[in-house]
Amino acid sequence: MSEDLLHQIARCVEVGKSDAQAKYPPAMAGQPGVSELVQQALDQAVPAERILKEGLTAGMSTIGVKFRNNEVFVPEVLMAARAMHKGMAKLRAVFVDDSMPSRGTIVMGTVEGDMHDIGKNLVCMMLEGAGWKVVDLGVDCAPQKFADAVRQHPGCAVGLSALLTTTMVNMKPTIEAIQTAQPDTVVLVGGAPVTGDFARQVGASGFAPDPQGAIELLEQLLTAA
Ligand code: B12
Repeated sequence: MSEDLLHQIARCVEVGKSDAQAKYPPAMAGQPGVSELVQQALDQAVPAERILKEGLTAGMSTIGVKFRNNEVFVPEVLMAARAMHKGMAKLRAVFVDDSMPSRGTIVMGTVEGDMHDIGKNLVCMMLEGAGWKVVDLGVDCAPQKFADAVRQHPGCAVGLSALLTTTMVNMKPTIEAIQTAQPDTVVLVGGAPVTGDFARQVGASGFAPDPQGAIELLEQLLTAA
């Protein structure tokens, strides 16, 4: 039963069906979309982690493979991203408890030239769920934007995201600008093409492959400091 619902969520992400009101894709007009199906799964007590992994992320992976194989193009992927955001907004209420005492502040952003934000938003949501105050700078953030933000939030950590091999190189100048503005800032890097070796090369404090890794690494780095 829940498998079927999770499969439907994945399918709706893949085809970009956000909610029942959405006119796209025309063949699914009037049918429930990601928003309603995620709510239905939550109402049926399907764990939010499963909805995220087997529903939302599974759908995004399918469209990712099709994108790589030139079976779909940017507009379709954008619709899928929009549907994914709708689902994440529903899950936020489960993952994030606004009454928790704050563990600290982390400034998050996607580096200059890069418009990908789904992974970064997931990391933001899970960090908030773990008690961090997240200052989200958005996408395509120049080094100066991060430098200004760390000045505004003394003692904060920073998380940089990049999804393109052509933009991950912008992490180095960004980290340099951050360390000039606030020396010894803990800077995490992540995103599909980023590795631990690359993190060391660009002078980051550490790399994590996923949100849970980011939470654990922050704990480690801040305990060690
Ligand atoms: C969605 C998507 C888009 C959407 C983005 C919409 C949005 N709002 O984000 C749109 C359509 C805009 C897009 C555009 C482009 N894209 Co694109 N896109 C993707 C796609 C299909 C999915 C990315 C995604 O969201 N994954 C799901 C999330 C959950 O995973 P994630 O981002 O990796 O994040 C996880 C981890 O990496 C980590 N993480 C992420 N950030 C951080 C940060 C920190 C601090 C930490 C600790 C962890 C962490 O945690 C996350 C959760 O587990 C990928 C293919 C793929 N399979 O990855 C291509 C892909 C990234 N895109 C690609 C390309 C080439 C492009 C374009 C250049 C295409 C074009 N010709 O225009 C443009 C570039 C636009 C730009 N300037 O940025 C290539 C990149 C190739 C490369 N190696 O450089 C990919 C790999 C597709 C491919 N195989 O060709 N894209």
